Amino acid sequence: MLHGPNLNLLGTREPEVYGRTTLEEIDAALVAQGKAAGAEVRCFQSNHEGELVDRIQEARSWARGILINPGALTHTSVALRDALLAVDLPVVEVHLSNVHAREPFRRHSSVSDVARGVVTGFGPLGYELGMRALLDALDDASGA
Ligand code: CA2
Repeated sequence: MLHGPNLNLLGTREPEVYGRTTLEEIDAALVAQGKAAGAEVRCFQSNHEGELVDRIQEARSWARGILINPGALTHTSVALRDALLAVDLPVVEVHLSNVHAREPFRRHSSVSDVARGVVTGFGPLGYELGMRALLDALDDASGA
């Protein structure tokens, strides 16, 4: 699970847009969801694009899929897109808010077309749905 810039502020600022759930709570729920499905979930947040690129590259050595909320980098980052393409793992993109119901610049994502799918607008539930979709995709790939 990769979280982009400013998502460390979840639950502490702008609750009317992003809700009251903290990043720690989201991560704990994902770890528990993964564990129940027999998967190890590692979570990482950074405000720095290059650190996220590093983690995506590292994922190739141990992970089977990537759940990502790139934050504002969603709309700008060719580097994240290139890294996700290069790592060749299934990717699910998640957004807390409905990016299509906000400012026009949020409608473009540089990540969506390299993702298996996108969950947007369901708050913290979106992470659970995204993880479920990723786990299903992995089950299908392994023939389980
Ligand atoms: O809705 C989402 O999940 C976003 O990825 C959040 C990004 C935004 O730039 C995207 O367009 C949509 C912003 C994350 C900022 O997170 C904050 C959390 C709490 C308080 C302030 C910012």
